[in-house]
Amino acid sequence: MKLSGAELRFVSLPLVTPFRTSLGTQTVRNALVLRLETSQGEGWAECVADDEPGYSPEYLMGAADVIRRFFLPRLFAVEELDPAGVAVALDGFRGHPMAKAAVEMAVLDASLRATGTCLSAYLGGVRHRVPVGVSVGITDTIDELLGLVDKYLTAGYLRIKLKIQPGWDIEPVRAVRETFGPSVPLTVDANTAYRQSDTRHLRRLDEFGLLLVEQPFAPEDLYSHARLAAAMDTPICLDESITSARDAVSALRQGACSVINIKPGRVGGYLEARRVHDVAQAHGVPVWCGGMLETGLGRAANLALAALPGFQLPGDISATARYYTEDITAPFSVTDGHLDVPSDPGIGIVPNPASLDRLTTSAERIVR
Ligand code: NPQ
Ligand code: MG
Repeated sequence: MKLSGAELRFVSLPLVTPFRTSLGTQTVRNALVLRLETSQGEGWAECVADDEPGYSPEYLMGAADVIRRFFLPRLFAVEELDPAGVAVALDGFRGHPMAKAAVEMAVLDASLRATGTCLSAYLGGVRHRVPVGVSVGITDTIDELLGLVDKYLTAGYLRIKLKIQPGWDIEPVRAVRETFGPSVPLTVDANTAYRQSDTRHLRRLDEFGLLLVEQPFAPEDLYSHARLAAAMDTPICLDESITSARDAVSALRQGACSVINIKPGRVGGYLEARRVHDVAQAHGVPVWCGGMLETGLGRAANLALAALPGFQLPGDISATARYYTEDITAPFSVTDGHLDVPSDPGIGIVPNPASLDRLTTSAERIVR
């Protein structure tokens, strides 16, 4: 197919409750929605970059700029564009995986819509619903944290992930374990907040029977993760460190992790995400789908990915209501701890025009 135009829309979705991690506090999700116009019809996507370069070096306005200034002109020049061709066409541009992932997602959506195929079937999904967990931010008090965990367990979430940082780790984890018992699937995510000298401290987490500890150290520091993995009983999971299937091979061969969190934006798209999944499967290592406070567009596509066989742990793919009162698409809800994998063509969902307009802060159209 041929690309003829694009619309970039900035949307602003207030969070139902502030989300605090070791990186900072989020009260609103500003996202970039991309609509591509092609010879075969439209394709929708979102870019998961945040306002600020905190979680990763990418940020929303930078992602929009690299798409507008470099990616679209390059893609307009491709005569026969298909999903795999996006990464090929953009290969000469370094970095910007979240921006690349957004463009690839929109091309995937347009081309699968045109052939009546759903993303999950295209990627090789094997389930029609997927188990889901919830990521619980840092709170002011342990009582407040226990209240949230109670609410999410009542809502049916099958795994609780606690955000941790130095000064908010052993005690909140102990409190959740003591209150809700040993059988609640529990994980922690540090978002790189620790240093190798914290190893003795982190080993104290071993007594709580966690499913995994996510990304304790800096993204580039595979060595320290390998040392920690050898020193701890709890499996180490990498998130920020894994930006490609090649990184996954490297981390697994070094013993830096035994679980991988897959986020399509972080690895440059759904096709690379599947390759990370395939690498992990070849190593007998489970993966799970991470979350980036997606709108309904990214949530739909993540559900398709999480239907692949190697996704053996509940994902950070919560109900819409966990994050937003109003989304740009119809909401997703949890039933018995699961979310349904969309089965309509493409990513399986489109924005609701009225909601999209209400939540849009600015828009621009770019033509060939
Ligand atoms: C993680 N997500 O697994 C991330 C971190 C994260 C659901 O825990 C704006 C955009 C704010 C993306 C805050 C979850 C964010 C963000 C935290 C991602 O590490
Ligand atoms: Mg994480």
